[in-house]
Amino acid sequence: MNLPGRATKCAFAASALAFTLLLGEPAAFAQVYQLDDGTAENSVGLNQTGGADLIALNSFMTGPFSTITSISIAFGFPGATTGANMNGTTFTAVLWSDPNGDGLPGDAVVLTTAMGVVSGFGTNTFVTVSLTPTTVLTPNFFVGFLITQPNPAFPAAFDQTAPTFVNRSFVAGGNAGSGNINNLSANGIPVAPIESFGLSGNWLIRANAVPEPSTYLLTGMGLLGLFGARRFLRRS
Ligand SMILES: [Ca+2]
Ligand SMILES: [Ca+2]
Repeated sequence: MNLPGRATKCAFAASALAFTLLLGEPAAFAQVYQLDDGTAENSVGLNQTGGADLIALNSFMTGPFSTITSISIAFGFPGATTGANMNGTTFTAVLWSDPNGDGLPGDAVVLTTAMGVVSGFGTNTFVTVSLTPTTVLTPNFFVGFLITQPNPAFPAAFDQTAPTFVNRSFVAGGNAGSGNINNLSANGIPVAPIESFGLSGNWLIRANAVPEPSTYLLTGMGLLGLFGARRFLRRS
């Protein structure tokens, strides 16, 4: 089994880690953990007769926004000239903790999962799957998906625009139906960084987060303090 890939061209500037403030909403703050720039230059699948289970995941350092509320994933890429269109295929979105805190998922423990359905295949369109909001308590965490793919198919959208981030995007898998999200090292293809397959880039897999509940109040009070200070300055 190997990981085929097809290169194409792109000239987009990359933004490593977006930080988005959503003001005026009941959940006033949100952060997007992402490695990609929003466009895939390639996509990756497993070349296995009879189809395969593909697991793809990104590694992130846990910030103050540590409660993960949803996972956003894009599938395929616009320049594909071969492979199945997988619109309508169900997948499992997964949030894992990293017990030993090294950012590597060999020891990843599933925190929560949710089912999704692929849409917008090959259009850089993100499918967002809501999770039961789950607070990450380890210094790193992983988000990704398990999908059963036909052959040939290249479901995992792959951003290859510089800068790319080494040892942040991982792959695992095996025969169709065999994918093991609970022990990523126990797969036919044990979990490994994508670089170990000769590819450089990062998955279009993102985590959407809000502050952990106990810090949320403190953050809100800080914002009130800022507004108060501005009012005070206007009066003086
Ligand atoms: Ca790109
Ligand atoms: Ca680890």
